[in-house]
Amino acid sequence: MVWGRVRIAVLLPTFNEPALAATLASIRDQVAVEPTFDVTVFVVDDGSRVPVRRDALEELLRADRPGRFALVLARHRVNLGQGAALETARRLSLAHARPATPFDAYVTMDADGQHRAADLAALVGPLASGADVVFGNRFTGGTEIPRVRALVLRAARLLEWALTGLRLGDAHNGFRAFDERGIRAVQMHQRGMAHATEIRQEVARAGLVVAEAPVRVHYDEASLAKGQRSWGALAILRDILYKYLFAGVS
Ligand SMILES: Nc1nc2c(ncn2[C@@H]2O[C@H](COP(=O)(O)OP(=O)(O)OP(=O)(O)O)[C@@H](O)[C@H]2O)c(=O)[nH]1
Ligand SMILES: [Mg+2]
Repeated sequence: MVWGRVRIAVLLPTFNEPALAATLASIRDQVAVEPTFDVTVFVVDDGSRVPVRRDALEELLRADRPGRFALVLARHRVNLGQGAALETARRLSLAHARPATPFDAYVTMDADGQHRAADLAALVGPLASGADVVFGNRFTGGTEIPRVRALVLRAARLLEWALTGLRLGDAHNGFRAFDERGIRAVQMHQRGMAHATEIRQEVARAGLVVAEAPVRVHYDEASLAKGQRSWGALAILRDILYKYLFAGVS
């Protein structure tokens, strides 16, 4: 980390997301109150019905915009899945990093307003003390988790522990931070939601130094209505087992 400046790449996949502009504005406003932050957001529009328009975003974000906030926008012509969108953002951000100005942190974040920009400092902090990857933990972040969702997440934690040997306090939380070694180790092949388990498998395989940070995930009618159904976990399980059984890699 260059003295006094933390260069952060935020990897933000978006698909038909009404909350995108508000999420970007929340990151901009957080940068305004964090003088050390220098943030570039890599927005990957994953084939949204109405393509995300850069000029519209720039216009929306023009006001109160600190110089330390930049946007890069890419688009998938067709919807490929959150995992594919994150992989595109990962490659884009690595291609953007310059030897002279490397990113100190690569943060994966959802665009639907469920993750708080106010948690960025807590999420990237442990990277400065040697962690390669920091997983957001909604169970220690004061989140009010819907009951059924909490049950599914506890089961997912156990499954991921069995698959990876990593015993962590949350699962499938899209809010994570990586240093350069960490982000280079987590290439995603799973295009759908199973990418979240695949990331943990890659982290375990690479022997990365893992930490967790408390984050508050925001649940409201809109995000629950738009987000994943609890039985969606079965599709994720199918994708993981398929790769495990037929691709011969764990
Ligand atoms: N559902 C979905 N989201 C996508 C896709 N591609 C990108 N995304 C983005 O991925 C992020 C997470 O999607 P969500 O549907 O909220 O998934 P989730 O957060 O795991 O599920 P919930 O906790 O129910 O919200 C959002 O920013 C979406 O806009 C896709 O193909 N499907
Ligand atoms: Mg969501």
